[in-house]
Order: sequence, then C-alpha cells, then structure tokens
Amino acid sequence: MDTSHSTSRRDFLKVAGLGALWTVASGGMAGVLGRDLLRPASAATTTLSLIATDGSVSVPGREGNPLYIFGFVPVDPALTVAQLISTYKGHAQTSAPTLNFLQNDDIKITLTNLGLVQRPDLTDSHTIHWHGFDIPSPLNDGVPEVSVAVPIGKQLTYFYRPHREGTYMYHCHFEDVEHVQMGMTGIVFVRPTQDGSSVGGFTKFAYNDGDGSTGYHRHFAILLNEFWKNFHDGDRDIQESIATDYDPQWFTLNGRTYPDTLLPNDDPSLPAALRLGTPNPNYDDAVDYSQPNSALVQVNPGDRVLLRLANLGYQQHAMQLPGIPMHVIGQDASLLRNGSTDTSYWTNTLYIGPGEARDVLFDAPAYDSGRPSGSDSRGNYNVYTFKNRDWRKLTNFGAPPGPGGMMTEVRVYQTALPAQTVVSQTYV
Ligand SMILES: [Cu+2]
Repeated sequence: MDTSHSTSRRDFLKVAGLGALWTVASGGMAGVLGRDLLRPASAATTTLSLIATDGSVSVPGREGNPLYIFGFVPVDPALTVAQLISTYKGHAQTSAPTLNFLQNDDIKITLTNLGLVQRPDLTDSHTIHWHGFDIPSPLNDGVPEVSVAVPIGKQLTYFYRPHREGTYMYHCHFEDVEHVQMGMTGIVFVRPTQDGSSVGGFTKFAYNDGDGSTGYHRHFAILLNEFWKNFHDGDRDIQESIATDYDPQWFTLNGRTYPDTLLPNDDPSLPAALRLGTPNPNYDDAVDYSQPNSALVQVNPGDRVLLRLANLGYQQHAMQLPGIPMHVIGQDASLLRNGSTDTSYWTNTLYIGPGEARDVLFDAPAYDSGRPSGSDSRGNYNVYTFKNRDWRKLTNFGAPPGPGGMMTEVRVYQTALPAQTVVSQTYV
C-alpha cells in the first residue's frame, strides 16, 4: 500500500466524512490539554503492515484437533491485497507480533482484512486498538462504535505518535470479547527518548528515569492469556458462546503452553524439533507455524533483565519467579515513581489483571553448578521457573499428567551469550 499518497487531508476527510471528529481529536484536545504535539527533529517514521485472518494453533491435549483462532500477521508492505489473500488468508498467528517503537516517532501501520477461510459466512471487520494509550485520535483508536473498522478485502493505515514510554498491549476491537479471545492480541511497547544515552551505567531503559534506575541489559515481552475451547470450537462450528460462562482450559505465555513456551522464536532455518508446527484443517497437508513468539528468557549471570508483561486474558494471574526477587518499576505504562515518591516494590508474587501491564526488573544470579540445571547448544545453564502460582493453571487440559500451562524458564548460562539485539531474542 502506498502511504505517501498525494490526496490532501482535506480531501480525505471529505471522503471519510470525519472532518469534525478529526478536528476534535487532534486540534481541539491538544489545545485543551496544552500538550506539545510537535515532532522532535530526531524522530523517524516507521511503516509496517499487518493482516487479519483466521487459522489454527497447537495446544497439548488437542493433537489432531487444533484450536481455531483469529490473528494478526506481519507482512511485507509491498504486497498487494490480492497477493496477501493468496499467501496469508487462513494462516493467522497468535500472539501477534511484538511491536517495538521509540517515543515521539511517527508510526504508520496498515491493516488489511483478508477474511476468514473457515467462516466465509462471518463478514466481520477488524481494527487495531492500542490499549492504555491516552488521548488517541478516534480515527486511529480502532474502537469501531466511535470510529471506523476495516471490512474484508480493504485496508486502513493507522497513524500514531506515542508521547509516553512504557509497556502497553494491542488488540482488535471489533466484537472485542470474541476477537480478543480468538487471538488478536499482542504487546506494543514504547522505548524512552533516554534510550541510547549513558545514565547510571546503562544505555537501555524502561522509562525516562533520569538516574538509570530502570536500566536493563536484556528485555523480554511476554503476553499472558487463556484459551477457552467453547469460544474457539463454537466459532469454528457456527455455535454461540456465552462469555459469562468463561472457563478456560489452557493458560498461555505468548500464545504457547509449557513446555512449548521453551521453544525458540520460530525461524524457518530451525530443525523441526525446535519448531511448533500446527496442522491446518483448512488446508490439506499444510502445517502452520502459528505460535512464533517464544517465552524463553535466556540471560547471563549479573544481567539486569526487564520483563515487559501484559495480560489480555479475562482472568487475573499471579506470577512467581522462585529464587529471584522481582522489582516492579512500572504499572500500566507508568513509572512507579512520582517526583521523590518511589512507589516501586519488590515482590515474590506479581498480580496482574486483565488489560493490565507491568514492567519488572530482576538481577540474574551467578551461575551455580549446585542448582537445578540443564544444557543445550549454548552450554550449561541454571533453571529458574517463571510460573503461575495456581497449580490449576500449570496443566494442559486433556494432556497426560505433568507440568503445563502458564510457565516458562529463566535460563542463566555458564558461558556468556552475545548481547541482545532484539527484544525477546532466543539463542539456539
Ligand atoms: Cu478482529
């Protein structure tokens, strides 16, 4: 899609019939709030493209009967709608790609709705909603009741200039209780403008803290979620689900259940044993790799580690990291410090409700050959589990007994890993 179109904004607004709305959103509110909407000289423009469609994912206990999902997939912005449909329709993923932006940058995301293979009768639109951002313009906020949504076969380019750093989440807001549960969920975070400068011994930070107190060496984005089979099977089979009966069977980190959470980020160059393949019932003999986002946390001893956590399930979760204290420095994209008042806290149990986000720092301990450990191609590592405290959320429904669900590992390596170049990087 060509985002450098020559149509003037006035023409566009005339066509869309949204002139009054736009004025209120971008001019009126900025004036009332006195907020500086000027773009800094250093700001860059990021352009990316997502498609929305349906597909399938694997959960233990449902071998040969994968869960039906909806989801967002990142695609080449140069592809036409016809090319996108022929390549991606019916091949959704969950969780959605983690989006990583810099504060005050200009961001353009084109969403293309490819329609659904399994449910050609269901003519739902889709949207992108950045959850938790203040003063969005309604046109770009993705709430269809007060704005626009993207019908099947159409495209819309959303525009953002995030002024506040922190960890957020995004989801489709069309029939949102259904589409969120179906898998149209991901993490979006905004790095502070302080990033890249040297403050307090760090060069990467969760917030503009002024003293390096939110600095880190490695960061990992982990989305907490649940799968309720009634919604997924009901959507597949054209049956109603009553959301107030919500009773999920699988508890996920980045759309995966343990032990699949330990597999690396999906990469076509990996051997089959390290990829999470899902048979796609809509395509004979087709296998999708529709849960591409690893939840594995690989670190060096002494690393300061930032966990960017968000919950887009419908239940509160309590997460523990036995053996390593957790320092909660951000909540719902806000630094837990106001002037000289520091409201950050240390905890062994992190509570996080639906629609909430947390920024958690921890210091990786020294490697200890006496601790529980394992080894892989990177050498020996100590194992610390990051897991739900509720044992009922540490099982996989229908699977043989054994640990499952909302659990992953922090692996502290004896031999140094390379520096991290992307969020949630995995090493094999
Ligand atoms: Cu949707």
